[in-house]
Amino acid sequence: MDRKLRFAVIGAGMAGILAAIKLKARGETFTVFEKTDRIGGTWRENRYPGLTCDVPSHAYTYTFAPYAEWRANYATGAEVQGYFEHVVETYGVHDDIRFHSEVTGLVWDEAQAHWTLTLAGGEAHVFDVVICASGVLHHPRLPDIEGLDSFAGAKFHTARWDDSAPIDGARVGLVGCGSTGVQIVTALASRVKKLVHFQRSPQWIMPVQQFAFSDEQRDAFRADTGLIDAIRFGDEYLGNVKRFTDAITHIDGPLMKAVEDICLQNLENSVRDPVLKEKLRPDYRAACKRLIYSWSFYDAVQNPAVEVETGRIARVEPTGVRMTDGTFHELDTLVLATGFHADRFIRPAGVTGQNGLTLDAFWARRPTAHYAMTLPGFPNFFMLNGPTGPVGNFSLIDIAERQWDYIDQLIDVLRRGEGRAVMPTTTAHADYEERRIAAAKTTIFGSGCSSWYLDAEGVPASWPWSYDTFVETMSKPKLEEFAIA
Ligand code: NA7
Repeated sequence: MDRKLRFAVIGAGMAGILAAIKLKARGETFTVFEKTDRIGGTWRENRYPGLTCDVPSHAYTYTFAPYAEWRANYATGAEVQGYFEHVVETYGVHDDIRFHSEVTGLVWDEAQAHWTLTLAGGEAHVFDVVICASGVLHHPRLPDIEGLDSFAGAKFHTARWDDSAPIDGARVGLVGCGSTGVQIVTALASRVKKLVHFQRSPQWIMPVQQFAFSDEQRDAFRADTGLIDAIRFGDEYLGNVKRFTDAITHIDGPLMKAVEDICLQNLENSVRDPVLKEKLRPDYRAACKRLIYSWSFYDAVQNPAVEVETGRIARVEPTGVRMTDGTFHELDTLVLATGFHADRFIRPAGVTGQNGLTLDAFWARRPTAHYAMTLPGFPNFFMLNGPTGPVGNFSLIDIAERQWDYIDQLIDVLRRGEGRAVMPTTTAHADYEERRIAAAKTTIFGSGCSSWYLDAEGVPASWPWSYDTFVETMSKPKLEEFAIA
């Protein structure tokens, strides 16, 4: 282990912070480049009312950094942001982060076996290894609705929440019924004069328990982190991860049937008005879209201030939204919970690997990476939560940590001086993609609905095998799948 490497980490969100802590622990030389003025990534960007992490709080932590301070089973976005700030301070990586430093270009130099990284403004630096931790749900997707720009009231995407917009006692329109839209309904229903929820597609809702942790419980967690471990590594959570992953990969099996039954019963038992019940009944299988976990949506949506609009939007006009049947909803504020461009990743930064190969060209058909982390033609370039990464509905922290363990073993090859550059072979990656695509099409995500999991050809871009297979695969890279030069 004698080669001293220079590392660039791109992004100071959950995965970039993880990389920084791990690199610091190994005494490595690294810089984290963060384009904004704060850490937190998606948790910094999203501040909408009702923002909640849909992974139980104690399970949404780094394994090495349990946290006794969670207020409730499901944490608010602000609390999650606070957790990451706490971790950055505790592990002393704040000063390793360069803020206001947007990476705009990366170019591989084959002769020197290094990357030249360029920042907005033109400053350039050289690194042996690049860790790309730039996030997934990061580029807001605005709907293609006629007249959107003509709206005279407040109008914004959920990831750009406008605190000055009229909400309390106002007439608010909310387009979108993903996790974001659903959470916003739960927060706004009791505040607005009227909330029109434009639901192009309703969602299945998995009921979950929300409960507060008491001061006594937090004291106990502080005194004995084994109590925290019992929650995050215990069967209730981890068993659920495995069962759910089995369900979505065996879509005609009993576990999927159980998921469907629970969601159906939730709808049947929670929604009183038969007309509203039918409006809220999806016409696709549960978990085909990313399943929504909520303890409060059905209550909130039955608030008399909420109107569920399932018609098609014809256009936006200066004072509201016109439906194709002529109905007009007069609005003060229009909130766009219309999701993200999930296929962008580090782009629009330009990445150029071997022989002038650009990331745009390599990803012309679909974003792809070998087991979601490495790319043929892009040596010493490692992605955390890269394309095809998400496993089930669960914690991306767990995924990133396991990916890190895999990546770190590849970096060891460079540390040991066995090569100056490592990347997967084209053949190994093509074999992975062929197997992944075939398996992905048989998962619940490929069962016939639209969602941000699907790539441009309708193939789910997620881990298509079991959780145990994921753990096993991440435990050790197969070096024979890599070109080491
Ligand atoms: P999602 O899950 O991508 O949801 C976007 C929603 O916006 C979805 O209900 C879409 O309906 C709707 N949408 C998009 N465009 C339109 C137009 N033009 N008209 C009407 N409705 C539209 O984004 P979220 O932010 O909720 O969640 C993303 C992830 O963030 C979530 O899964 C968590 O992992 C965190 P559609 O279903 O396409 O009919």
